[in-house]
Amino acid sequence: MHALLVIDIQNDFCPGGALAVPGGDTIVDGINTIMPGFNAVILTQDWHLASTHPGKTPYDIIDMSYGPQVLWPDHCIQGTDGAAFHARLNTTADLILRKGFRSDLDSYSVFFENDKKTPTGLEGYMWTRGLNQLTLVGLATDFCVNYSAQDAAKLGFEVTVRQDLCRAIDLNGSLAAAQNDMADAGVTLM
Ligand code: VGL
Repeated sequence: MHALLVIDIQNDFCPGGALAVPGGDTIVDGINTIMPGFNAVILTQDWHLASTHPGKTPYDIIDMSYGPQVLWPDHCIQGTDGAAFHARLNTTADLILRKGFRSDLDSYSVFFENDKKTPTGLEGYMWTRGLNQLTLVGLATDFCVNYSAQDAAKLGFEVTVRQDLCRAIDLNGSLAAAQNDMADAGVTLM
């Protein structure tokens, strides 16, 4: 059984948003178009609290208890318009999963928060529904899609990333690094 995992198609990751991904809104219609071909559609939302890092500048790298963390501009704050799905996204999904809602623990992967051990619960949902194949689309290729795809492959799912339906931030060569890491983890890049 094959699930489509639609990562973070939220206003803040689209042009005009707080952490806009170039062309982030251009993949929405293509994602809607492929939804009917899957046994399940799962949407995710970054769902943050306002940050509390006085004296720091966005894009600084700070040391957290779980390791280095890029200090992103505040984005996808719970309940704001920036955290809402892009208006054209078809949201008649099986599941909407929120992540990154703990203070001082950021989140890229839809399976684990950035400490790499706090689970979101998605793994159990997938296995208990018999969803062993996973196609990923969404934002951003080099962060949330990348970490989610690698975790999925490590957890034993059969994973494909539709790069034509993803867009990247590409911070300091992060896109090329992500493509290498995903391929090494056994992810099929399409
Ligand atoms: C993301 C940077 C910060 C993403 C989320 O969705 O890829 N990137 N938070």
